[in-house]
Amino acid sequence: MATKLESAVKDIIDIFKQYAQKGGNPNTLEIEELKELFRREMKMFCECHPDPACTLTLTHTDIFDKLAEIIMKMDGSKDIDFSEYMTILSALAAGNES
Ligand SMILES: [Ca+2]
Repeated sequence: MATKLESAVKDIIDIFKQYAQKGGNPNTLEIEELKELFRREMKMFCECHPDPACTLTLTHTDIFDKLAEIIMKMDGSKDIDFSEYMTILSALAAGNES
């Protein structure tokens, strides 16, 4: 039986794959895939409006947008690989320790 941490790591990987496969390169997240992932899977970090067209205009979105922008400038690509995704998640987690 998997431990709580093993299950959490598996979930992080599975969710990345689920969204990365939606379009473009199936091994990376295009920016729209990343935003959809955050809208649907990171609700706690995204104070969405009741509007279903909710945009990431929120508390942590500024951090998220800046990180995504920095990552894209760093490697010049317009998509985010798994290690870059982990960088964003860890930055968000570090900013929400309590
Ligand atoms: Ca993709």
